[in-house]
Amino acid sequence: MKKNVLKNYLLSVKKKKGAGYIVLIDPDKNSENNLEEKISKINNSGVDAIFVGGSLILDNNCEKRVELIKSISKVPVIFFPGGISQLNKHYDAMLFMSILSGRNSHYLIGEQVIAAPIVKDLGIEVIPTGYLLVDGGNNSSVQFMSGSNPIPIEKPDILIAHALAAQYLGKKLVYLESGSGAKNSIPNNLLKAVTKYIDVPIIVGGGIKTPKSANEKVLAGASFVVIGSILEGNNTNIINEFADAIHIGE
Ligand code: 1GP
Repeated sequence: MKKNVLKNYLLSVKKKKGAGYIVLIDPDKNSENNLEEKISKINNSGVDAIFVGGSLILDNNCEKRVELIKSISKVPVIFFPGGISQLNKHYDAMLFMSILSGRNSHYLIGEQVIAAPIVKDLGIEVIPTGYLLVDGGNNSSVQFMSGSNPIPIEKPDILIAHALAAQYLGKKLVYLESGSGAKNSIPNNLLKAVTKYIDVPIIVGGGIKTPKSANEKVLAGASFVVIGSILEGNNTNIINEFADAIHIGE
């Protein structure tokens, strides 16, 4: 198994550019044609890495699509697991995640136990990640599919305690997730409160719809910003505007 190659790459991006820009591709929402066009744009738009994953895949073509993404992409392709059925050999690395904000043991440890021997056999680099679901103002797919309640945004103490627990459990990244397509992204003051408490780099995603909002997340302490839904469909013209907003160190 490769050790820390992608983790070190992400950390070096953060150091050099101020924060990293990650585009999430949901393999269920992109046809093969769509993907070719989208990845070529990503290659020329200052994106630092691609996350691939989704809560549900409605066909059997996930592996084929990941292979296609990997064959065209000039940036690393990292598995952002929606479930073990999306695991295959084409990723450069994976977030080995646990939904620490939930109390459903299957997503705390069950999926991970099923995945671990396959991950070892495939030789994929793992980046241990604590995943915290925060209320985004609407019902998210991840909330429903994982049976995990999101942390209320008016309870910063609960979020801070979870983030600290993730750090003490040895997670190398903490993902603050408002859910794909969230009505509201994580409030900047809440993010700022969490970043004061932990040293582990924070990934923020869910409901970030404008470059301005992405910039605010970085100023509030996010090390990596994930942009997904807003770039689905014909919206790819703003891919590079997010890069300028997120790379505050350049
Ligand atoms: C979802 O955080 C990601 O897991 C991205 O969210 O699709 O709302 O950009 P959006």
